Amino acid sequence: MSYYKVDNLEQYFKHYNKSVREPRKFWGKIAEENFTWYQQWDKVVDFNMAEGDIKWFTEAKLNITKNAIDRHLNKRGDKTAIIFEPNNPEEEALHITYNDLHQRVCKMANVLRDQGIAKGDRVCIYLPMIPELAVALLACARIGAIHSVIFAGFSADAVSNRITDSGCKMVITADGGFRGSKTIALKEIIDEALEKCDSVEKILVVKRTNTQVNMMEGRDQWIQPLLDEASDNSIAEIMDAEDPLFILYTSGSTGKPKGMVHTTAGYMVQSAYTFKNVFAYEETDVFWCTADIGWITGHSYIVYGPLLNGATTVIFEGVPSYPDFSRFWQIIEKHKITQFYTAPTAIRALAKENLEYINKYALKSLKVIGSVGEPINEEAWHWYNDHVGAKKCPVVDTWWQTETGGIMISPLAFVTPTKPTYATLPLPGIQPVLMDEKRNEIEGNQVVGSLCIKFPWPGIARTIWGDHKRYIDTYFSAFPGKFFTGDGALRDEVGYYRITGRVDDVVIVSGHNLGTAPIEDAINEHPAVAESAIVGFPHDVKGKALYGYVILKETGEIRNKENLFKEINQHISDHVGPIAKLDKIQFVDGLPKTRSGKIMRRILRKIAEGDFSNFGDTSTLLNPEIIEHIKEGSK
Ligand code: 6R9
Repeated sequence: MSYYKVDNLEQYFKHYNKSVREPRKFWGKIAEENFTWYQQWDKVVDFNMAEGDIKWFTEAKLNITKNAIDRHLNKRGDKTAIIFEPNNPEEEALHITYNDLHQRVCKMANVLRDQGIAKGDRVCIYLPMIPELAVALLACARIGAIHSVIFAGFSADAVSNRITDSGCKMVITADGGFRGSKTIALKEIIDEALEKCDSVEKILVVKRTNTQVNMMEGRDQWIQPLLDEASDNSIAEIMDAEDPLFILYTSGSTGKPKGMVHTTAGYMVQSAYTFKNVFAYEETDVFWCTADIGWITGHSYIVYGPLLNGATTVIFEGVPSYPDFSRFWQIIEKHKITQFYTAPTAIRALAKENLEYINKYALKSLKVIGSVGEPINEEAWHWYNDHVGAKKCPVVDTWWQTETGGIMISPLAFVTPTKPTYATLPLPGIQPVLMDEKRNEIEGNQVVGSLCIKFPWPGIARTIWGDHKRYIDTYFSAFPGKFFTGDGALRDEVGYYRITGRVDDVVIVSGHNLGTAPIEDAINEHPAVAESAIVGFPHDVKGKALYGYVILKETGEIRNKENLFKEINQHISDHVGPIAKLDKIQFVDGLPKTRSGKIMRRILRKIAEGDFSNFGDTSTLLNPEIIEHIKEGSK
């Protein structure tokens, strides 16, 4: 019996139970039957959770690019591996076959080796969403260098901190990047970032925008002439299962960013298995994940997961609003996308626009639509289901984290019945538990608690680069022996999970635990509301009371704010309960968001508390200017 693909609900429970009872057999069989190894493991897993010491497939030898590229060449050499859709819709899309990809990756791998990069060296990749970005990741993996992709929207400061933290020897960047109507001078940002780092010896530059750049003699080189000269064959480095594959910094939390380290074999197995099952991937599908490769979603579901399965994956350079709000829908029609995977923030933004943008295009190729990154509110879920999925495509609401490497809790398309706003059931191999404040596991259903995972899974990040103690403190000490996700969740009457938001977003009002997400859902249900965020602020009687920041839809209609406040509270009363009513409301033009679309609540919390003294690190904010506006409006 093969465990690689779950075909129906009954089989899901069978596989799930097997994965809990005999995790070694379960993952061992998947690893053995679906991947190419130079040498088998001696233990499937070896771990001590309390010490954050986790190893999968010990002593096994492999190269992930052999699995993501070479082994497909016989059967699928001429199949498209990557479709590149440029920012400008007038520019022709590029179809890169598996043969082409092999050649490109080998060439770049040879260039990296020629430039002195060896196994274990860190390479910073700061590129726009162009094919070279995926090729650069794979070229690093081919030679055993550790890639550290930094989202090409980060500022010089953020880049420089990350490069210094991981001690990168090389940076691969571009002259510039196109994003909608803008051009971003990436090389210039790298030049500025490097003023403060001394580990970088070489910079390779891709030409994309023809932006004027300064090339420093001896340090900087255009990559194309080097690629032209390089051989198109390169021997893959033999890697140990636990050799680091990449470092990826997590977005938007307090303090110094955490460089999560993912290792080779476990990450490979997890990203491939989850891709196949969550999206019900089949050979002729065309898969499109709209994330940036600079985030974990792009690593796992634009690059590794799809390529490991021999799929066709789309790299889109642009933004959903350029040249207009129909761009996503136009691309789905053009490339006959079968699986579409995006974020609630994008769904809400597009749902605000006229339906004509979407109705112009035929989306009938779609089979599965997915959501990731934050809780999806009910209104957005229905809009997505009705207008994008035409009520025919399962909506897979996928919960996971940079730290988990792959999707953890999610419906499996065509297997798990979906339920709006619920991530539903854990994937086989994943053992979630809810914990109470006394650190006890909460048994049974219809309960809420802190979401932990009690058994390791292959894709878990193994450490924080350079700071294993912080790794243990952050993930394994709040609930000893368990991995703490930082999220709260509820488990409904049938055992479905709903992620209620970060636990640090939970507000205790008059002794009641209130998750922010369901209250925001209720507020967003009000027809005048576009988006909202709530936080707690100190209250004499209740301990904490709720403060709501609300963005109104631009309807041109002037509303009486007093009445609106009452109506919104009525909505909350109706949907969540009177206990969750807001004490204060502030109408704002925007919310402080990280570049990956998450609301930075700690800033809103400080403003709600009237404390304007120190907002901490705001370098990951997309719109730092909004802070001043919200501050003024709060007075
Ligand atoms: C993949 C990714 C992780 C945090 C996570 C949670 C939130 C992600 C979610 C979700 C509710 C979902 N999150 N997916 N919350 N429902 N389907 O986003 O990784 O950037 O590390 O963020 O995002 O709070 O803990 P990352």
